[in-house]
Amino acid sequence: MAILDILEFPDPRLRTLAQPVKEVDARVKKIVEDMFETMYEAPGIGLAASQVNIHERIITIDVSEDKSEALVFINPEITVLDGEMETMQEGCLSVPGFYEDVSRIEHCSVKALDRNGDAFEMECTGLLAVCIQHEVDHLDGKLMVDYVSPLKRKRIKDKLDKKHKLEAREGKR
Ligand code: GNR
Ligand code: NI
Repeated sequence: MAILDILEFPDPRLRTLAQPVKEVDARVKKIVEDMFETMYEAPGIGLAASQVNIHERIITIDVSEDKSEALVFINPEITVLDGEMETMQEGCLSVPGFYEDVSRIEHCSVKALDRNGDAFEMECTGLLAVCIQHEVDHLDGKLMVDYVSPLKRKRIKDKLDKKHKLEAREGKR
């Protein structure tokens, strides 16, 4: 297993449209294992392959308290979106240090392949519904910051640009 580097906003690679996985083979299983290790270490409740510069439609999620419910969504399709809009403060490993209000549909149903390549469908509510929509956004090149005002987005960009410059000077990135 390996811990992968997480791309940070405003890295343009985060805007890449991820391509469908053709076959859930050993290569894809290795990506899934590395994504879990990276996600748990971060720590985060979800990770999209786009965030680790792999532009394929692969998501790992674990919203459980004790980190015991590892979920894999390969080629996810959100099939039903209904219910009320709900606003939650979201964080993102690709936008470190910022927590912003995002409104999303409170209930959805997701069709995907699991880590063995078997199709399944899952009803999602609460934090899981928020997280899956956040991760599918990543696969489509969309970020949490796209839901905030242009002024706020600019402030976030400037602060992260500064952080990345400091890190470059210290040889971290
Ligand atoms: O760790 C994460 N927490 C989180 C909190 C509220 C809404 C969404 C998330 S996802 C985020 C990890 C991440 O960046 N996934 O893409
Ligand atoms: Ni994110």
